[in-house]
Amino acid sequence: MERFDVVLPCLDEAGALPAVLGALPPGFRPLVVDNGSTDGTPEIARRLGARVVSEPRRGYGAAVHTGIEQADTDIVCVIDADGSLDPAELPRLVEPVLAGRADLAVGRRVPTARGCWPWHARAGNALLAGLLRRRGLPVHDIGPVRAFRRADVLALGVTDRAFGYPLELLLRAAERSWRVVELDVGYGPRAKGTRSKVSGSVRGTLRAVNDMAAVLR
Ligand SMILES: Nc1nc2c(ncn2[C@@H]2O[C@H](COP(=O)(O)OP(=O)(O)O)[C@@H](O)[C@H]2O)c(=O)[nH]1
Ligand SMILES: [Mg+2]
Repeated sequence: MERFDVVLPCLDEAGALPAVLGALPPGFRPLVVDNGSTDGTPEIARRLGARVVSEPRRGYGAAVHTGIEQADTDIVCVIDADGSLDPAELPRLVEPVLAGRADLAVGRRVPTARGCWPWHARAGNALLAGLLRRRGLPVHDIGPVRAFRRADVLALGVTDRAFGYPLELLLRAAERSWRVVELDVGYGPRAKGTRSKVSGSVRGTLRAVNDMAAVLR
């Protein structure tokens, strides 16, 4: 069976990891990238059988980039580890890449509950996705779940190491005329007892917007 490493950027996701790791389909191997969690995230991840690497530089992009570098499968997935997305949907994202129909498959979040996607995050996201469509990409979300060939994404040379990473990845994909496929994925509330680092607060959203604006300059 072909295997796929699944990069999980983690900052204090101990409460979410058991369910997230438990939902990975056969053949999808977790690679947890810890960023100085203080809630026991790396220990719990190891106990549940995940490979763990630690990335001392803070930031979503730093964690994701290190995870992709450390992965050792040809096709790699990236997904948030907060319980808001279902790892059972990863095979659907891998499929077009595996079949050679896409260079990058990204999830388009479809809320499954009220209130899990705050208006400020959604508005900023919709605006940026519109910008990407003008550059030729068929996307409606700057999604946090994706599948691609490891070597291809490393060759793209994404430089942002913070929350501009997902946008920069898509911009560079557009520049290279990559075949990007967007697929609906369910998006629910993060796991109970864990805290949002980005879009859960206006402050977090502003930080993400700031990081993304830097990418556009
Ligand atoms: N390694 C690492 N992961 C992060 C960092 N910030 C956020 N994350 C992870 O990135 C994912 C998305 O963050 P999250 O707080 O869910 O953002 P939100 O969905 O916008 O509230 C989660 O899996 C977080 O644990 C960071 O600085 N480093
Ligand atoms: Mg989240």
